[in-house]
Amino acid sequence: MTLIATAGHVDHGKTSLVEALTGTNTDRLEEEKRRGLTIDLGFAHSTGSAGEVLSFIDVPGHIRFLRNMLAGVGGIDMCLLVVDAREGWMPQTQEHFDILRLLGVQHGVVALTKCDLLSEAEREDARLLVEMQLEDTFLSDAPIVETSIHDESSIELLRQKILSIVHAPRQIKSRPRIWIDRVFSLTGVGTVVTGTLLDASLTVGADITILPAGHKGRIRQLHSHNHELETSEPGSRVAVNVHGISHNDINRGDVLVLPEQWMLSNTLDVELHALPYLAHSITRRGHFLMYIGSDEVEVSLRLIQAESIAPGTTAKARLYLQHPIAVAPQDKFILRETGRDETVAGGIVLDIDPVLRLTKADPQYDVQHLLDERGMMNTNELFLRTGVQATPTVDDVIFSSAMLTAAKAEVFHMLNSQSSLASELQGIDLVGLPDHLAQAARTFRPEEAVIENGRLYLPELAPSQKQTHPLVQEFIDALFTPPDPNAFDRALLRRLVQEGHLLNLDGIFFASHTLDRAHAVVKDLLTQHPDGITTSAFREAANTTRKYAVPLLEALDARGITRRRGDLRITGPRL
Ligand SMILES: Nc1nc2c(ncn2[C@@H]2O[C@H](COP(=O)(O)OP(=O)(O)OP(=O)(O)O)[C@@H](O)[C@H]2O)c(=O)[nH]1
Ligand SMILES: [Mg+2]
Repeated sequence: MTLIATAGHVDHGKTSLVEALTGTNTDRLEEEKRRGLTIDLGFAHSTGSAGEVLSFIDVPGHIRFLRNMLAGVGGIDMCLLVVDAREGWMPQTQEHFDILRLLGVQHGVVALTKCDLLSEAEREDARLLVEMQLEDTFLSDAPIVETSIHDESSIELLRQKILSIVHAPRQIKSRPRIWIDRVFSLTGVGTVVTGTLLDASLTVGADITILPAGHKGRIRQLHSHNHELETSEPGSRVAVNVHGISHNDINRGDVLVLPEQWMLSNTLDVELHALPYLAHSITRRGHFLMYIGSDEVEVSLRLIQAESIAPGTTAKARLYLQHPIAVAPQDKFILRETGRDETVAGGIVLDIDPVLRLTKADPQYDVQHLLDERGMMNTNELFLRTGVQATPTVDDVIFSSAMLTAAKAEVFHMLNSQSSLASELQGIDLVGLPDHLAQAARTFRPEEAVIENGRLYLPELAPSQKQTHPLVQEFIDALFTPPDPNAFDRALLRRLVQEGHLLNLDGIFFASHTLDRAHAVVKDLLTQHPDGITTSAFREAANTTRKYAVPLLEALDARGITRRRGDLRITGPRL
């Protein structure tokens, strides 16, 4: 399927040309028919003899409906630039052309329309003038076809030229999305949304969410050009029958995505390219509208390391959006200034919900740069921000190399200074460390430091490296019902605690690994009883008495593995 959007000044013949190519008149609104003017997007397609589908999005040319034009041109493969051979290149031809260029459209065909009304010499002049406009642009090599809706051979020639354009295959990404451009309800079917499926495929039965509102639903049916499908591929126009959401709760500009894959943000760091022939520079003053996907958002603008952007130049900026949106770095958009009613710049998203203050910001899109600015992220956060699935440094955390080096040095320093204090308990309890240090501690090589029973040791000081006292085995064997400590020498017990073999929980001694075992028992119980468990449930599962069950549970509370709620223990943040 090739997705083609029309472009061009009002009345230049876009809708007529799409009708000639497909047999469908897309001006379906009553007002459109009456005024002979396109107001909203039109959709039509034709299927060639070899099965090739040309899918057209017909846009309005009138400046008042530019918002609708912008909603239609995201994610297209090519454009059909329409120029009335009598009128030539007009202001909306230029604006549409700029928008397509700024959005990164690479291919197109130019139609010189209404050629039946001109002499051959006039047509030749018209062609020369258009060629001049296209020089050194993405359309400089595009075919220019002289057309008339009254001359079928010219329409066939145009179709052949469109088919001859080879566009690059779509880049497949990890997260599917549809910028919604139409929403309606069909009797007996329910809510239907339409748009261009981008980045990845979608399948019937999938749970979906509509952002930014967060409504949840399911895909009941998928249609593409009147065919019902099980799975739709990126780059196709789709109609999605959504179960579970009223059409009143969905608007153009919303995005249909899979749940838990996107982050909403109303602050974006971006790169802006100012149009070359603006009569003024772009500054923070003025009212701006951002057009991204099918959405229109009011934004305020702050430039990064610049006072203004001169026409034809590029600068970075921070945009504060009036409503949050779900976008990804590298998404392209258009910026218009409402006061002057003109398109001023194209942009590309670099960072979502940036962490650095405006005065310190230096946004760039690359995963390493995002990580360097943040120090560490968990893999899910990186995925929500970028769609990139990265390999974690440890557990589910990714460190920047600077942060990892610094954190390891800090932990190592703690280990060394602590091991010189012979009276202290040896090793460091990882639970007591801030998260980033605890995670960094897990990346030590065995010759640097080792973790045993939740504590970090210099290798030579690890309990396993020491001769175990026979008493320790007795505690290990007894597990949740340890021997009475009064039977043993106090000094010996204290030494075994210092060396990390035993734990002292309020005067009751357990073998060190007992807490890990208690953790496992509790986890198992909480899986069966997610609402919480009582002390006696734990006591029974651990086959011990209340005297031992209580200190073990309290130690688990202290480590964040469980939390108290009334008489119950519920899942804690570190279970
Ligand atoms: N003689 C002649 N008239 C044409 C041709 N193509 C379009 N027209 C006429 O030009 C007028 C405008 O055509 P549309 O197709 O509505 O133009 P448009 O570009 O879609 O206009 P907007 O959508 O409002 O921007 C209509 O009256 C058409 O009949 C052509 O090839 N020859
Ligand atoms: Mg039209």
